[in-house]
Amino acid sequence: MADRYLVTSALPYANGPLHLGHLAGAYLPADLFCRYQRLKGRDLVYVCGSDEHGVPIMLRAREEGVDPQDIVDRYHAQIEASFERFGMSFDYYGRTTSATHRETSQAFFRTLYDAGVFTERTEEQLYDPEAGLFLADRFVRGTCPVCGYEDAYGDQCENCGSSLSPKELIDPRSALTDAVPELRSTTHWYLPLGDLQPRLEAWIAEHPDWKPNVRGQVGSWFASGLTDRAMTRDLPWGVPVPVEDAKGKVLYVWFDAPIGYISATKEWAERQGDPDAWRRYWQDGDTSLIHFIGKDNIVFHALIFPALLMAHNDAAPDPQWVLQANVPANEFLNLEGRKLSTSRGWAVWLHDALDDLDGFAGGPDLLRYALAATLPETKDADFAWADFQNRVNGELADVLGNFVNRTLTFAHRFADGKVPPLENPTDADRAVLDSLAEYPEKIGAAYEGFRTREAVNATLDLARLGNKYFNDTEPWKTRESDPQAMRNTLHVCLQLCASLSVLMDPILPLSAARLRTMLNLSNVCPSAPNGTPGTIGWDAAGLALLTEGHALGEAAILFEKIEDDFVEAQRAKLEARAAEATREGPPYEPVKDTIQFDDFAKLDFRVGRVTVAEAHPNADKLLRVEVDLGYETRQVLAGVAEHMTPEDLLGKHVIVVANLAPRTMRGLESQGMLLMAEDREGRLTPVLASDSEPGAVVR
Ligand code: B3M
Ligand code: ZN
Repeated sequence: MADRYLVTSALPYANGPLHLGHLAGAYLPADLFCRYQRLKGRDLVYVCGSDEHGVPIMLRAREEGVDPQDIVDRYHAQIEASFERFGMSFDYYGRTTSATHRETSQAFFRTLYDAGVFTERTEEQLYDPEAGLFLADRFVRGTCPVCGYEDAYGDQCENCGSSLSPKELIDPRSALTDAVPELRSTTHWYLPLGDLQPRLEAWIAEHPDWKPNVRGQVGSWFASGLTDRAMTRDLPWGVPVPVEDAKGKVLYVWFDAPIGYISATKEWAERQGDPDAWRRYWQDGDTSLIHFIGKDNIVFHALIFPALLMAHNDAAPDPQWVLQANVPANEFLNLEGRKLSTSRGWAVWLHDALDDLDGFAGGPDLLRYALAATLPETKDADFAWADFQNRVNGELADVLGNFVNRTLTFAHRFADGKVPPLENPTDADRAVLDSLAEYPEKIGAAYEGFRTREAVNATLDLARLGNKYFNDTEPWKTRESDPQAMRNTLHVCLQLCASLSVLMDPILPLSAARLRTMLNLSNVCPSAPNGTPGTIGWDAAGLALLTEGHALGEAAILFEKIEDDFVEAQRAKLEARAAEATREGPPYEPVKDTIQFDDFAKLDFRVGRVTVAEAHPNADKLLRVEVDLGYETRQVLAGVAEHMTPEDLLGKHVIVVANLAPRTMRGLESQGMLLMAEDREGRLTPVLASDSEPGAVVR
């Protein structure tokens, strides 16, 4: 690995507070990585910032009747403060509404524009005359030309799964104002990603070491073929497109946001009083550029941003931008066994959790540890408060805290509060010191391979080793039978504590500092910017750091145990918030016009058992299902593929509309319909029937 790093964490949207899901994706693993690298003595800059553009921020401002700037000012401040309390060690935290960012992203665009990289296209698009806005596909609703469903989106009908273009909708209306949209012609600039695909494929092939989830997703984008993407939008909020006659147009948020990493590095350099320093990190081939992200951002960081950098390197060859050395993306974090959802109130807000941990010994470190030990590195993971309690009590307190505490207490009581000499050590004493020597390398290799959980576990192993050695050598006995043996035990254990105070620092920065105070150990390199410089770094932690006779500081409790009521209170809070969100959620769909019994009686519902469920061969959004109706088997195509897997339906007793006229969808005939419940956010779940026999009439 290189000696110079530019590390980034995805820029959070400044339209809401941070929650634990954010931390587990792009932030905590990056912070551990950076703190480790700094202790390792590497030249590293770690940047992040608020992503302050994009449609949701604009819509939020409309809803609240304020300026988008007010929204981003509010959340930028809140997010930055929460990160700080959580112990994030950014070298710089910027924002994409800064002047530097506007200039940087405009210059980047202009270089590509002048070199003729973009394809210019003029097309008719739907425009909302009342809002004065062109409407993104999702903001047009209307009647589906395929199935007649009245509330289809501009890009897709959720009822029949057909993919649509907004212009095909019958009776289109604006989802913002209900106005009838007009067709207006508009010009946009597209990045010809399709043309760049062969180069991107060759480049990705040079990185067989990237995480399988990242390579897998990138591979499936290649398989379906990259298509050109518009890099501009007609919106009143964003970075203005730096081209004459582009009034009212802004850069696509995913064009400007990654450039935010560059802008933040420039602002960092400015603040260092060395305005050109950013170039070393972005324009010197020896730098490793590493993006920590969540899985929903893979395409932007592993394909689109690299493509933009490549195109810029062609357009203006000197100096060359570095390309990504790695894009370690994490999967998602679920919460108490359910998918995290901010709109449903199913989230733990960071600021809230930190408030609740305020005053606990260990504080934010308790949360850092529990999260770091359960990161969704290879697949989605679950955060539950009971697990948090187990990790804190059973690992932090009982293993790490206990080892430190028994060692220090013993040293104060029976060794005068000083590091006793090591004399005639036994094989067992030496074995522990030998194995200590391997830890920096072992833990470090896990960090370098982006296996954070393994690094956390290996760190705790050192404390486990210490506890075992303490138990095996029984200093409470040797204290009388063989005082030098007791002194040797304490000597070795104190060295382990000192090494731990360095090796645990990336995970538990506050507690590591407290432990160093207890050991009276100074001169350790800082793992965050602006610390007092030191000489003891990561590798030194494999050696004995304390000299004989060194006077120790006072012992204190490192980690406080979590009581059951804490867990109960957190769970209750979550449930209460979810209940409130349900009350306050989006409006319920209005009830349709009254019908007569005869109308109802025309519908023939039957219980059906799903015998086959699989993806439709030519439609992403459809599942092909076979249902046994007792008297016959039907093929039904259901537009539910985005909401459930075939396994969710297989073997289930569902309700089928058995007398619906058949119709062909993407080349296959659908002979009926499965009843689905659609919640207020448009999520579908199958309506399951009783165990009644297939073919039973439902009425
Ligand atoms: N603002 C965050 C997200 O998708 C998005 C990341 C930008 S990173 C350049 O949650
Ligand atoms: Zn439809």
